Amino acid sequence: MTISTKLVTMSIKLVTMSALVGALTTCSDTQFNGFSNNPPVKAGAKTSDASKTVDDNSANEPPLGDAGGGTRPTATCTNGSTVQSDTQELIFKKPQASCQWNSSGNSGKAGGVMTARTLQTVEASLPVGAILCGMQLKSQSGTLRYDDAFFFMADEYMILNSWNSFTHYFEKDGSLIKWNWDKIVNTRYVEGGDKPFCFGSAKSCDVPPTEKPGAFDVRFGDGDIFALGQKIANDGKIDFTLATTGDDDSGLDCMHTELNMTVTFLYVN
Ligand SMILES: [Ca+2]
Ligand SMILES: [Ca+2]
Repeated sequence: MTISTKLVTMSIKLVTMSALVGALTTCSDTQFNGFSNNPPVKAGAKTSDASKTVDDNSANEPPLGDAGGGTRPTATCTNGSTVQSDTQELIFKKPQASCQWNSSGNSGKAGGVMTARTLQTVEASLPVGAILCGMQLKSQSGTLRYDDAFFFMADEYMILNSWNSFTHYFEKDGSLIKWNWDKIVNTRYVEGGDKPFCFGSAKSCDVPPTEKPGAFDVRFGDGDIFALGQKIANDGKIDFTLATTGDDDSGLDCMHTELNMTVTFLYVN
């Protein structure tokens, strides 16, 4: 190879690399600046049923692995596909009663022990086979109170919680974390001083502390949301589940004020 051929080859490589960097930059901008502060919301908010305590360890999802059956599109968020945005309203009503102790996998009251949870699920929709590029969860009201702690799941994967010190109890599936009540029930804890947890390299993780008014705004992007999307977006729906937990306070625990939030999906199809 002559020197001039080498130079040509090198400059082609440089052009290719800068094009790639440009594409990636565009993708990031699309992913994270694509979230508008007040996105349009589709009519017909999805609402949780009355609070219920159900078996949250049963798998509704297909088995882990290549759940797409080899039919998934190969396009990604970085290949120039048009990234679409869809915002849906999710309403988790105030539970009608506090914890149901000694029922459905909950244990009996014990102070400072994770004994019970109430589960509420609201379904969001996404086109079958959509590839998730970003996701934002934002509460609409300025105040949110919950007692004692909460965990928030997309299908069976925990993506948020208010007490990060509990995160390590759960099994991991690559970078994803599998929700499983059995892993934390009867765990002793000291209240106060804990921090919220947001899955992956969340671009923002504003979660209000327990029993204090506040709103949350969480944005997920990059490879983590892509990995999550591969697990949860193959069937055209995503079940968002809010688990609110308690220890021993009747009338207070497993409760929260109405959580009126939006989820914004950024995806390619
Ligand atoms: Ca799903
Ligand atoms: Ca409590």
